[in-house]
Parts: sequence; structure tokens; C-alpha cells
Amino acid sequence: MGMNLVQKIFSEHLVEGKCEKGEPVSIKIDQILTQDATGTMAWLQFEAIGIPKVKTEVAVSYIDHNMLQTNFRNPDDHKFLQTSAAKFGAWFSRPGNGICHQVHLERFAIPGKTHLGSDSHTPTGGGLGMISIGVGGIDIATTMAGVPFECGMPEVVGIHLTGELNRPWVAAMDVILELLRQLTVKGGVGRVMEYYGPGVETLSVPERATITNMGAELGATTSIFPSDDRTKFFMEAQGRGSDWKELKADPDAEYDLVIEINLSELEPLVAQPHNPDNVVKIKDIAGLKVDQVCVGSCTNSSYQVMSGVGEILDGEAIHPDLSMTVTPGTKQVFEMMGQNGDLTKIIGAGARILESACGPCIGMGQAPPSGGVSIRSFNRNFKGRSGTVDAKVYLCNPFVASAMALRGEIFDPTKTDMTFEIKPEPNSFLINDNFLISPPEDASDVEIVKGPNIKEIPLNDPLADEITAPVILKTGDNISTDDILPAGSEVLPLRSNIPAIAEYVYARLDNTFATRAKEAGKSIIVGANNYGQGSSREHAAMAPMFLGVKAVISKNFARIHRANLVNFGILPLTFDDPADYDRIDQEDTLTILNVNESLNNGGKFTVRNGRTGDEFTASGVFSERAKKILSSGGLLPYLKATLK
Ligand code: MIC
Ligand code: SF4
Repeated sequence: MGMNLVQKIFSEHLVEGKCEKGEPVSIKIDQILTQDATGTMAWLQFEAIGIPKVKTEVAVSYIDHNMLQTNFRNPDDHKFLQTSAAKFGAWFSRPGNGICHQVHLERFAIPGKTHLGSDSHTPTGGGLGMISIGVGGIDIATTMAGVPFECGMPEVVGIHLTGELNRPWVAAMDVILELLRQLTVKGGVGRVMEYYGPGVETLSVPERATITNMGAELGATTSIFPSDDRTKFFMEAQGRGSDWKELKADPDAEYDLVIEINLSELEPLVAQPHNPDNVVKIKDIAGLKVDQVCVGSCTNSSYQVMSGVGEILDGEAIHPDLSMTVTPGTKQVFEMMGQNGDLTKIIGAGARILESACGPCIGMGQAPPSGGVSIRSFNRNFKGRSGTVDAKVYLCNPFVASAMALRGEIFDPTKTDMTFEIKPEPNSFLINDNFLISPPEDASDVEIVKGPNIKEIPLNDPLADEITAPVILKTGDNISTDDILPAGSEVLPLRSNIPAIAEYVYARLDNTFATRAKEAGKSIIVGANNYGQGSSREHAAMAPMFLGVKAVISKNFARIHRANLVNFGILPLTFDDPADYDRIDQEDTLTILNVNESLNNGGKFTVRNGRTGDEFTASGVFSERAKKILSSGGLLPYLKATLK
């Protein structure tokens, strides 16, 4: 039987295990990406492991999230990241160079390589034929220390593309919105989405990257496209043609599930508040007044996206009742827009141009007005993420978003005579890498600079044999890591200071959480479906650990957050009978019995509710390594003991 692309790349990188669905596998990792908001911890953890130099082929430390230098904190983090990159042998992408995933696609991604990033949208690299996976910072630190990456061999879903995006106003974003509509934010859990079929060659690399980027919203481990002539064209235009190789699934490859998408039949879609899978056709919600439009983010900020936006805004004026921001994804795109006139068109229409960074996507400025409607070409619309708790964020493709900026309301431009054209893919990009600093040959003189914002990493205790603790919080479905630990301009600068950031845990849902947790000393969280969706931020595990959270019992978990809980010694258990969730009240005291024995013998845990006296079971099935990590109290204590 032939192999699909995922099986091919996994087999080529296999260190241990079998590439069969569900089997534990360890693979060698070739490339690493960190970004500043998760990177400070990743690099502190790498330093704590005590390995002198990064062992992967490539490691790049990007600064793109935390860009508002409102006091010493961000610049301290930036200095720390720059000096630690130099010390440990990583490239450093200076603030202003662009959003990590887009810069990585332009300058580093290579088909057939494996790639981990401390950011959930790392799968953007799948647009260029890499296996690119988002993980927590400490998994990055471990991988940089040369430890292979361990995971369960995912199921591979084949997305068979036919037709082409030839309807006006339909764009790559609509492909992934359609998949989110069909599969929901849980539909990709434990799966890789592999694109194939005749529709593939009609999509450019940046369009493919939009689709794989937002595969993260499906909960998928990653998403991948083949590497073909379009990939070659893009890489040659980036001056990296020699890194190209062809990669595709065998003709008789099999998939665990096949989904058909005819690109020619798609319509412009929109995800309504407050989840990316709340997708409808734009025409179904036409008429709603819009207060803000933001185009950009790692999902939609390429040269061609910007050229379309430039065309739509050319000679027009933004509606007086709204504000529009446009963010070129990278310095390369920004410079080229300066040269080709798109910048003038966009500024001329009255849009606000932001520096190449995450910006409004992560609540770093441009919060919408109270109760406002914000249309964004981004990938996430969780409640409060924009910085305004009662704002309503809608996600759609960048072209319809730009049209709405002119009209001031949601409408379907396919029903009008508005038209625009996108510039052809350039056959050579403007290459100027002066914002990328290569690691020095000899780093012996480099001093790592740690300003007062950089605090020690807190450590957990080894797993106790019995955990008795109150239920400090009982949540509903789809809790995102933005709910657990918000980002935004107030909180992001505290990413390298766990005691300070811990004050914000669950602050948006319940601002007494941190105080109550500290008073309780030890606590348990009860969650429902898809607990911990969204970001890879390990702070959403580390800060609760710091506050004494010992276990999370939930109906099920999002992949990266579950791994982060394990990495910080918090026991993630799932209800065997989901109805037991209803039998627990917040503030009940639960006792998890025989913890270590249950962990090592089948993973079935008995839990007693002190209020009712009832007992129920919850499961936690872990790999041998994860068991050891949990009993040591987390990955760092485990590594310190084993890597000596
Ligand atoms: C996000 O989009 O939520 C982030 C901010 O990029 C996160 C990483 C972080 O929290 O630092 C992600 O997607 O992993
Ligand atoms: Fe940055 Fe937003 Fe992309 Fe996260 S989703 S990496 S915050 S642009």
C-alpha cells in the first residue's frame, strides 16, 4: 500500500515506534521556532536544562507578539531573547521583521522537514510541505536539547480539493472556514489534515499557508500540502530554489477519512462571535453595522493579500463610522508594498497601517469600542481576546473585510458590481534580511542579559499519592487558553514573570480565582468539552500550577493544553461517565485516591466527592515518559534528573 505525505515524513524522521494510527512515535525534529510571548520561558527552560548549544538544524527566535514597549518589561524580554539566541546558536528575528509564521515561510521553511514551534499556528509551515506542529515552550526547550518529539501517530484526514477559487470574492480563508463549519473546533483533534487532488495546484503557497495556519482552529495536530511546482516557484522567488524538493502522496495512498471540497463552489463565509466554527454565509448576516475592520495576522497578510486590499481601497475612503487597520505580515511584504504603490493606496483610503506584528490579533492595541462589531481576517474570535469583553468579533477573508470597511456594514460583495484584481505572484521577492541576525560562530563572550522582569521558573512538587482539594472552578465547554490566561497589553509583558502573571488566571471569568486558589493552597478544576482550546501558551498551565492547581478533570481536552498540563505536573483526567460532571458542584471537595498507583496501572483513577460521598472514575492514559514526567512534578524536574 502506498503512503500518504504524513506517513512519508514521519517515517523518514522516525526514531522510535511505528507509524501506525494511535501508536506512540518519536520523531527527529529539524527546525524550531519560538516567539517572544512563549519564547522567554522556552529559552529560560533551555538554559535550565544546561545544554550549551541548540541541536536542531535551525532554530529561530522571533519577536512579534509583545511589541508595545510601554515600560522596561518588553524591552527586557527582547534583550534576553536576543542574547540567549546568540548564546545558544539560534537566529534572531528582530522586532519589526514580521510575524513568526510568515517570516518562517518566506525565509526558512523547507519541504519534507519536521518543525516545532512554541505557537499553535506553527502549522502555517504545512503550506510549504513541512510537518509543522505547535507545542508548549518546554517541549521546544527539550527538542532543542536534542530529545526527539514524542506523540501518538495521528489519523490522517485527506482533504480532496477539486475546482479552483474562481468565484469573485472567495479566498483561501473560505476553504478553512468551510472545514470549520463542517468539522467544528474539535473536528481535527488527534488528526493531521492532508490536502491533495487537482485543486492543490491552483493555490499559491501563501494561500495554502492560510489554510494550514487555521487548521489549528480545528484542533488538528497539523495540516500539510504537497510540495509541487507552485512551491518551487515560491521558493525560487524567495531565492531558496535549491532547498526545494518535490513531495507528494503515493497514488494509492490511503486516508482515515476523506473530505471533498470543490473550490469552485465555495461562497464567502464568516465566523460569528465567539468561536471560529460558528460559520455562516456572509449573505445570511448582511446589514449589521461595523465599527472596526482589521486585516492582517499570520493568517492573511501576504504580498498578494495586501495587493488585493490595495486594489479594493484604491481611490476610495474608509467609511466614516469605522476604523480600519492593515498589517503587512512581514517586513518583506511591507517593503514591497512601499515599492509597488499598495501602501499609498491603503493609506490614501484612510486605513491605519500597523507594524508587521501580531498586534490586534492578540489584543496588543486596537481594541474595538464597547459592544462594537469588529471584522477581522484573523483566525480567532474568542470572547474578550480583542481586549474588549463585550465586543463581537467576526472572521472572514481579507477582501470582503476590506469591502466592508468601505461600506460600514456586513454585506456580500458578490451581490454588487464591485470588483478587484490581485497582482500575480511575484517571480522574485525583495530579499533584505537585515532584520535577521545569524548566530555567532563563537558565543563564548556572549552574556545573557536578564533585566528585572525575568523571574525564576517555579517548580512543582512530585505527584502526591492522594490529592484532596476543593473544586476551585467548574467551567463550561470550549474554554480557551485566552479564558484561562488572557493576553493583551496588560498581561503579555508578564510572560517571563509567573508570580505576577498568575494574578490574571481566569480573571476574565472570575476575578476572585487567584485569591481563592492561593487561599485554598491546593485545588482542582472541573472542565467540560474541549478544555484548553486555542493557544500553545504554557503559562495557562504554569500559572495555575503556581497557584496550587493539582488536577483538571474534564470531559475532554485540547491537545496542546493537555500536554502543557502534564509538562507542569498537573494531572489531566477525563470523566469516564460524562454525567459525573453534572454531579459535581464548584467548591465540592474531591479526593483522587491512589494517584501514583493508578497512574502506573492502567490509568483509571477513583475520585471521591466529599459532599455526597459518591465515588466515580476518571481516566488518564499516558505514555511511559509522560507518567514519569507527571510523577516527577513536571518536565523540568524530570529533565534535570535524566539529562545529567
Ligand atoms: C495566539 O494566537 O493565541 C498566540 C498568542 O499566538 C498563542 C501563543 C501565545 O499565547 O503566546 C498561540 O497561538 O499559541
Ligand atoms: Fe500572532 Fe495572532 Fe498569529 Fe497568534 S494567531 S501568532 S497572535 S498573528
